[in-house]
Amino acid sequence: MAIDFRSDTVAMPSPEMRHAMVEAPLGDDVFGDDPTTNQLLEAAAGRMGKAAATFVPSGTMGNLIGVAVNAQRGQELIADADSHVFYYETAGAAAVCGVQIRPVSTGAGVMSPEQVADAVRPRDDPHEPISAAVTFEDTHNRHGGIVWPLEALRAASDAAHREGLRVHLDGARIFNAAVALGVPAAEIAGCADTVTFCLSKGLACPIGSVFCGSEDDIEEAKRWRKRLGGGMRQVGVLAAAGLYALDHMVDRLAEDHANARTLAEGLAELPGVRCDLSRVQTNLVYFDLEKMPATVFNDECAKRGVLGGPTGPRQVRLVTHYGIEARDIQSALQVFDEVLSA
Ligand code: TLP
Repeated sequence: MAIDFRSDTVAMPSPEMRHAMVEAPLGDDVFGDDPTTNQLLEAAAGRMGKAAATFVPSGTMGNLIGVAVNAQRGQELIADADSHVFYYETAGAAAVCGVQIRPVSTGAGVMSPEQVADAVRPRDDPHEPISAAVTFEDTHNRHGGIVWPLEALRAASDAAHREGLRVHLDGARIFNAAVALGVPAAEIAGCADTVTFCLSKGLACPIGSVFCGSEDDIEEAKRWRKRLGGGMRQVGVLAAAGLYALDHMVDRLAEDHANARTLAEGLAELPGVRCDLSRVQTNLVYFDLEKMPATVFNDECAKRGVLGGPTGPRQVRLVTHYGIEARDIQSALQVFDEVLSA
């Protein structure tokens, strides 16, 4: 079996989670009849400190609904230039919602209150689009899986609200952030009007994300979900996995973080590797190779049973998750050493 660091999305449901899925009472969720989904949505909204929630098939759809609910066609959404929404969601905001993204280069993934305010368009100039909303990402994927300090998130969110913007949080990995900070996820989500979080990443569910917000936001979100073809029927099969995950898979994320740290520390010792350990705060490890293209490194490691993901010509990302054990970290480090010393 390969040691698969390509993403936490590859994590498999545990036997207990599969059992919960098989046993779940079901109904038609488009009618609002699925008891297991309703139970998940109540629990999820509670965990995020929001009034309501809706189940969506993916983080991408959750974020797209976040765009649609918070901005109108022809308006602008402010986002980090390295955010998932801007970088990896196939221009959905533009293509589907008619919303333009205004990318802001933050350098390190944390947008300052000044950067938020500076990105807002003057309201009285008819040449310019209306700035409707801003999105933040926590943990921040392309910035190393870093966690926003709560104060910084609150300050950026306050600045946005002062400017009359709505705030959407891409909390795909919000529970990694919460575990790293040692706070309830609601403390983080409290900075946003709407939040998407993923069940199918570190929480090891097979499918699914949850979009949370006010009752009005969720009414609008459900209309968008239907429009996008994301209204699902006996979705309790998936919601049961989510319920199991909220109860059993959150605290264990600390193990993934510890494994990521050991991995990063080991990598930093290897020849030709540059890894900024201060950026390894959760389950993502990014590093640069001085002597070898990332694709060559990746292919050589794959031949030896270790899978990772090149994220730039010389950059590699490794992700720890449920199913990767401390001993796998040691085996992987041996493979990396062999490949880099060859
Ligand atoms: N991220 C995936 C890839 O798309 C890059 C990964 O392997 O990390 N927000 C953030 C911050 C994400 O990292 C992702 C997935 C999403 C949203 C989208 O979630 P899905 O894959 O469920 O659409």
